[in-house]
Amino acid sequence: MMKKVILIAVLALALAACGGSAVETAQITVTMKEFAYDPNPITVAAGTPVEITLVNEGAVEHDFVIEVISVTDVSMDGAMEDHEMSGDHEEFDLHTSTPAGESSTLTFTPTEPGTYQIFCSVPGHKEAGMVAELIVK
Ligand SMILES: [Cu+2]
Repeated sequence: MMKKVILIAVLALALAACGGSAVETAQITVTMKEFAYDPNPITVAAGTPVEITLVNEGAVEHDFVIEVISVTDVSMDGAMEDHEMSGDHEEFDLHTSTPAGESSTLTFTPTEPGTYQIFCSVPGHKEAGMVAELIVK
């Protein structure tokens, strides 16, 4: 019981140390086409919610995958039905798909600083060089 109280106090201090009462969501627009993401790398801050708007300016469907990343508060508003993928997609921590000419939104809060690989899981795209980096500071 005491441990829990201390943990809450520590969390409160950690939140206060981040400065500001309200945590603002960082808004980032990422363009996808054959076969690249722009910008690359994408830089975000640990503990800050991020809303990525994925705009597909290509001629075919693209998606956005990070296989392993520590995140909370994930929400994905992509068209995941009829989505053609390679590999074991159930294992991806972040994944949203965007049809050609459309856009979708991916919201999450990264919790661990590091560099994470982003790739497109549409068959052949990663091999064609459709990769990028997410840097969490
Ligand atoms: Cu692609």
